Amino acid sequence: PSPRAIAVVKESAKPLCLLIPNGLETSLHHPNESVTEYDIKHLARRLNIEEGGAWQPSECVSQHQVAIIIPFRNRTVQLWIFLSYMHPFLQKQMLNYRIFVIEQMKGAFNRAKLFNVGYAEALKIFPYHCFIFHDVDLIPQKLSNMYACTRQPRHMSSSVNTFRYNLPYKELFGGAVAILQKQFELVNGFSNIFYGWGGEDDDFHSRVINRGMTLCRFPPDVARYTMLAHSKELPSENRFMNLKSGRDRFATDGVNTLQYTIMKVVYYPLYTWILVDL
Ligand code: NGS
Repeated sequence: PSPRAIAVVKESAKPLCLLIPNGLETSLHHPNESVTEYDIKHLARRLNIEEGGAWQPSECVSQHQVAIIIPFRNRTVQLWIFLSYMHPFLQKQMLNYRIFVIEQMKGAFNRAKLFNVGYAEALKIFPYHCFIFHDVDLIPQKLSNMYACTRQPRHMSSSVNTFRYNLPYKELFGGAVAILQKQFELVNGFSNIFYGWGGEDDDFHSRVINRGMTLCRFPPDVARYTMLAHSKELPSENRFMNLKSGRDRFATDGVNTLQYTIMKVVYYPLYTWILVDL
């Protein structure tokens, strides 16, 4: 258990929840792909979700304090599908969690920098010890795929339907990853300079390896995901160049040099929304 969980147990007289709850082998329903705004509003009340999309078990103290960071732009329908599927999923895993949606206001999409912003802003709200950096289009198919941190950083989405459930290359560290807060700090987070599609996840992989960590992956049968359909992005032209010079910037480009302007923060029923100008 995290030091935080132990402290809370002492204060509250509640027992610790199991590290991995029983009954996670049950099969899951397919995500509902026709979620409406109405469904979203009612879900929050039915599932007792706190404003801002946070929840924790009432009968025990969760051993996992997890911030789930979703970079976002223009994919509202996918976000609804994701949220309505994920909240019940995360609750069954007995996590203490909050979903953050970090939306970029303008300019070319910078997935990695949005993750850094999510990290910094989440820590202002709660001392999360585990971070999950997650694309909005990925839907986990197995409840046994715990949304928690392993000792080594974990590539969670290693078995995706669009890759016929195969890992395309062994360094792939994109889609959904889980990493301890102290490890994220140690690697200086993501690079801030990858605008447009591609490469930022490969750079993050190098940062993790460079600091002597190894990747954890669950068996393909557990790490199974469905990707929601969308058109393919045009890859950025700078990605290989930025990747090649990446090592020189590990210490000087990351959470320690992060600059951004928060435009709006709203605690919506199912998520904390942060609109940011990068
Ligand atoms: C690599 C990209 C990664 C990307 C991966 C999978 O080529 O950022 O493909 O992409 N690296 C570079 O472009 C340098 S996917 O097939 O999921 O669209 O994550």
